[in-house]
Amino acid sequence: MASSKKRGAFIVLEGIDRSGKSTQSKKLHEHLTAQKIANQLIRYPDRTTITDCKQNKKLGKLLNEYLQCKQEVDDRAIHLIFSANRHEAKQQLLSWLEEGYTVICDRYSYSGTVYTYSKNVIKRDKMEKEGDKSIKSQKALDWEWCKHVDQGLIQPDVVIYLNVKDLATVKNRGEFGNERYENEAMLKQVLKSYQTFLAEDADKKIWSIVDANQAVEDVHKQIVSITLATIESVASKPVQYL
Ligand code: DGP
Ligand code: NA
Ligand code: NA
Repeated sequence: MASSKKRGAFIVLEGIDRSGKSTQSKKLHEHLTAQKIANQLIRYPDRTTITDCKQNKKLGKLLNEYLQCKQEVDDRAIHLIFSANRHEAKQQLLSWLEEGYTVICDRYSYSGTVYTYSKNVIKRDKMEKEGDKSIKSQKALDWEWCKHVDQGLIQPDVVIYLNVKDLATVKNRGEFGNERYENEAMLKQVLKSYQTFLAEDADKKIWSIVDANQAVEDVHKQIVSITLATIESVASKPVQYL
């Protein structure tokens, strides 16, 4: 007889820096835990395993140093490493879902494509203005290439997009930090690129847009309701892949 065990849902939160993903992921985790709904909270890049080489998760340290501008890495190489950081944890993620844990994930492959691609758009614009001939070397970092390397990863059951309408909102949440991508030009391009993803994925119906300008508690309530509906609807459906 087939197992009647219900699988967990894979819930991804996406959005630009300061859209509230980390706060909301944590609140959702606390809420589900209080409701005795088995769940795990994870994030990408996974920087928490930076000293843990035993579990074959050595990549977080490099990603962390790259984001903090302590290391320079070739654009293609770092994109592949961000992606590898997700692939290396795939088996663990699958086991959790099959064991019935709902997994809340702060950023996923969408950040991968959107951030690398945006960085490249800005770089190419600059090269073009300066008449830099090596611009051809940037060409292969196009949208499809960026997306392609994440194929085979587990597909989220829902991607909750914390929609920031304009950068003024997030700027009011304090000064930008010192990390690599925390500047206005980049985040503007990132916002645009998320819109591209939303449009491309329209037929998959996995994106759920939440207005990130609302009060924290209102955003939270909406996320809880999306999550509970998703848990209910995927319980007896198989896991899907990107
Ligand atoms: P935080 O979510 O605050 O830990 O910041 C992570 C930063 O890294 C943020 O600026 C987005 C960026 N990022 C996340 N995943 C990827 C990825 O796969 N590729 C690239 N290029 N950047 C990523
Ligand atoms: Na950040
Ligand atoms: Na965050």
